[in-house]
Amino acid sequence: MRRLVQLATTGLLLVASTMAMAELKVSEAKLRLLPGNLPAAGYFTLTNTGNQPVVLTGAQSPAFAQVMMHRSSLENGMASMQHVAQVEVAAGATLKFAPGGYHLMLMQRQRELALGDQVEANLLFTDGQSLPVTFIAVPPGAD
Ligand SMILES: [Cu+2]
Repeated sequence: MRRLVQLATTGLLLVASTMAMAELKVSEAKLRLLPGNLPAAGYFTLTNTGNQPVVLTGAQSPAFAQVMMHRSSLENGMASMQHVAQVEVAAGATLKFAPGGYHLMLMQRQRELALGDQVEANLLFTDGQSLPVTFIAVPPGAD
């Protein structure tokens, strides 16, 4: 009897974690390509439709050796860029990675990339979940 209860509890936990994964949505994932082996910039919109906050810690992509999370800012008229270790997205909130603010900086291409290519990546979170995203390669001036 005790064993049955344990199995039922484990089952519920599995269902709960599967549901948690479905509560993050990414849209408008674009990768701005620069010429040669310059870093590419990754932009996207992340929505947390769940009822728990999530904390984004970065991303990984097989197409790049290193992916960093940065935030651009303007201080006293000077543009600068800081490394960001993590960003919290509150329940129900939408976080935008966009020009002039948060962006992914993707370095050291592992393969040739052309405009229009689809580039797979995973967004990583502190709770261990990993959200697959397909970025579309766009030219430098594109939104
Ligand atoms: Cu940057």
